[in-house]
Amino acid sequence: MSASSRILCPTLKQRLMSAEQAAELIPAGANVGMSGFTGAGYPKAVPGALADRIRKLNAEGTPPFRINVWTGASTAPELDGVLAEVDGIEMRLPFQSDPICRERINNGTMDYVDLHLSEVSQYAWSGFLGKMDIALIEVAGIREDGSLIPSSSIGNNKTWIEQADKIILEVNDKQNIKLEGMHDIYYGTALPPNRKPIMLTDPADRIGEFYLECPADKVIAVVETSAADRNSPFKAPDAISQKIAEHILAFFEQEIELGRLPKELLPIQSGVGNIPNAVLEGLDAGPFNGLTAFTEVIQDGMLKMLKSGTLSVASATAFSLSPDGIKEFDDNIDLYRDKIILRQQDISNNPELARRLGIIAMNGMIEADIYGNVNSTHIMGTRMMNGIGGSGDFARNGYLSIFVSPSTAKDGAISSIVPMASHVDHTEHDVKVIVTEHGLADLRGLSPRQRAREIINNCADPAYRPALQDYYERALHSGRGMHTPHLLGEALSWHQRFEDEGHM
Ligand code: 0RQ
Repeated sequence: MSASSRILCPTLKQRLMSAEQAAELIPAGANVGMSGFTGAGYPKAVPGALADRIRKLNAEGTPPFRINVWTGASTAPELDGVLAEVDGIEMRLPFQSDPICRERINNGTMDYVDLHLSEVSQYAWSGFLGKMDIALIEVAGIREDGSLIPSSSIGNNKTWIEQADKIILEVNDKQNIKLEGMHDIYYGTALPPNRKPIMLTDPADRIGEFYLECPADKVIAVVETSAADRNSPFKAPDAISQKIAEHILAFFEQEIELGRLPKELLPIQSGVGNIPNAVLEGLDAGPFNGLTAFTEVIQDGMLKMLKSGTLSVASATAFSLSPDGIKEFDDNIDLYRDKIILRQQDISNNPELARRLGIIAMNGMIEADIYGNVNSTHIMGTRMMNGIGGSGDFARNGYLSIFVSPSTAKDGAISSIVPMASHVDHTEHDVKVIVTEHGLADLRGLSPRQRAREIINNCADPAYRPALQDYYERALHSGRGMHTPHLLGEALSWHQRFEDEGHM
């Protein structure tokens, strides 16, 4: 099926044009709301055409042409990469993981607003972000009545379409047309004081529509594309990820035994990457059955679990599959269709729902301190890695928040357990469990001093344990506050030492 045959609305078919023509319609300084979440469902042609236009303008020596880019989450080199390369992004929100963007953010040539993913639409509706000029949205098809079949992510698309003055659509025929019917777009949200309860009590519940409503009169361009999502390959779980997964699985079994978790667990949320994937593989190999997921991203591990029956349903806002995962999904889409529901991110990550459903949130961290404060975003307190993403939506509001990391980074030069976190995304109040390859610290119900002992003894690398112990003991005897003992002049000295000497 070609992209044109997926444009069934006669009015919108008349707005077909090339990516280059569509890119001409984006003015300098525009706030552009783009589709895309974790490398899925992002526009693939117009950002590149816009980058070419900016490159030419830059070569002609015209004043800098830059736009503000708002998305669902991270995208891909064809969007973030190309625009960052030509210095075309003034401000970026709410999450990115692109190396060129990262470099610009950290050298001060791009502003970055790092937001909880559930909260972005509320920011936009409330007007905190200014007016959205253009929504640039990838879809799998346009129906006769002008409504849209979403593609492999929904993210903030509903909000962008509602908020933008003008809309550009990319219709991508590489997106499986059988995605139709897997989405659930909820039109019941409102701003306070008009907000009503969201009537979802099970990850399998459907509360919305299959299609995105789209006012045809706002659509200024329709562009055909035929390109696959980013689909980065997964690394096979390494020994460290496997150890971390083992600790988590043993913990789940203990919690079931103690009657603190049902045998189907509670809906799981899992970040993306090596360690979360190893945990999913471990769950799949273990005695679990009929689990559910209420998460943001469906990765390869979740497809396997859906196929084997370990997982009965997965609710998310996007796919994030490897090339093998995409093939598996396309080949067996009929099997997955009824078990996957894609929602907009203000619902997939909704704090009200995370609390009601009692999510088990599992996310990666950069470092934790001895009292359980977690840094997920900043290297040495100043350099942005990716962003908080959805981790805060789930961690603060879920039933269990688990943070995972290898105990060291950069070949042992850095300890992931430090006296004081150099930046805090998840406070001690939001962090229930910390896991490294050495063990698991269950922090629930512990005072700061009890937490310090658990974290140092169970999670720190043995090479760093004596120094952490020494810091803690000296802080205990400092004669200062004994609730959370610190030596303030020394608390960040590990980070300073790394900056100065390349080793903590
Ligand atoms: O850098 O590749 O240059 O060596 O950080 O570290 O161990 O490969 O771990 O890829 O799982 O990422 C927290 C960043 C972990 C991620 C974070 C360096 C390390 C390496 C990556 P190199 P790993 P991961 C779902 C929920 C926030 C968003 C979130 C993340 C690189 O999980 O972005 O949870 N989380 N979203 O060397 C200095 C340390 C370090 C360190 C690791 N202590 N100091 N560098 N690194 N620890 C998704 C969404 O919300 C969309």
